[in-house]
Amino acid sequence: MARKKISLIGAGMIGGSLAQLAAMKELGDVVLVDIAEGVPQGKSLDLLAARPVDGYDVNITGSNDYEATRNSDVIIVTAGLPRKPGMSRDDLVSTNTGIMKSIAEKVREFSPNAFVIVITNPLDAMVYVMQKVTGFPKNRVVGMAGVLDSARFRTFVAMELGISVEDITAMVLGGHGDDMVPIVRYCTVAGVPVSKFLSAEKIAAIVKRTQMAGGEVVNLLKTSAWVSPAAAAIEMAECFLKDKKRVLPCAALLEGEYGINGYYIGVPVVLGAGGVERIIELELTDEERGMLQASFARVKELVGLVKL
Ligand code: TXD
Repeated sequence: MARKKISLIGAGMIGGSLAQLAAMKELGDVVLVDIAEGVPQGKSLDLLAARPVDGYDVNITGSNDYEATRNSDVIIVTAGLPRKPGMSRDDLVSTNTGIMKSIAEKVREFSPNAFVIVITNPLDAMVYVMQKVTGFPKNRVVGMAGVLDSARFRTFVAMELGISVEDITAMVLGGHGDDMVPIVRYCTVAGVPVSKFLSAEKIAAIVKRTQMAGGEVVNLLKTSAWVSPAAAAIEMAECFLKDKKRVLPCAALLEGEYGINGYYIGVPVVLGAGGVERIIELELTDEERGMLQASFARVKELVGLVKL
């Protein structure tokens, strides 16, 4: 059986990490595409030479031409401008909308049956642009943010408790912004509510740090994080390629769920060979519902800036 094909549109910091992870996990042949001459080609050459060391056999190619992406099974989009200190995710809207539109047209032309994972910020608006411009069914276009935000939440809880990250589960809903909604009630340590381990004050501090974690990295690194976003997107791609039917927080197109219609926002979904196979509607408290609506209001404002 021919290997699957994973095309990465944007061969920058996250793109390079995506390529390395996809290759090491032998998820399929990897294609890197970028507008920067030489970058996808050079990164692919570098990645190819790592294969003998760690023993994995997939083809890795780099190109400035979308022909190389033809008939991809999975497309992961990071093309765009990352944040710089002092920049908000909103500042990126107009620039990255233009980039997203041009890419969406190529995706539709070269890989009409692909499962598309968007990473580019502002995420909730960019994944919306991707779905609208490709015209793909909503189950085949998804945004990566909640898996990263939940991983950050799990990381801070694990660090606080000195417990394995594997035993911390968490669910972060809403937009990929400072008003994201970590659902504390559903955060558990080996199935036991986190409130049995940490005080309300400590949990609140961890929630705040999770919401600001992207900016914390940007202020230190002077650009966005790239290792953890790549890991999160590859987990999503793996669910599709292996039909794992995992329940993960992803930016999905809601059509009435959670009282939201016609927008992408982070909710728990079942990810499998059908892409976003199901949206899971959690029972939320009035406070949680209010936080989700506040986060949605910001997403709606962002999408309002998009000119298709
Ligand atoms: O959780 C999340 N979704 C966020 C997303 C987490 C972290 C970073 N987030 C966003 O991902 C970030 O704000 C950016 O919008 C993207 C990509 O971040 P990255 O750090 O990878 O940015 P780079 O290193 O600048 O890479 C972007 C590449 C760069 O090589 C450009 O030349 C290329 O995108 N680029 C293009 N490639 C193809 N086609 C077009 N039109 C294009 N324009 C730029």
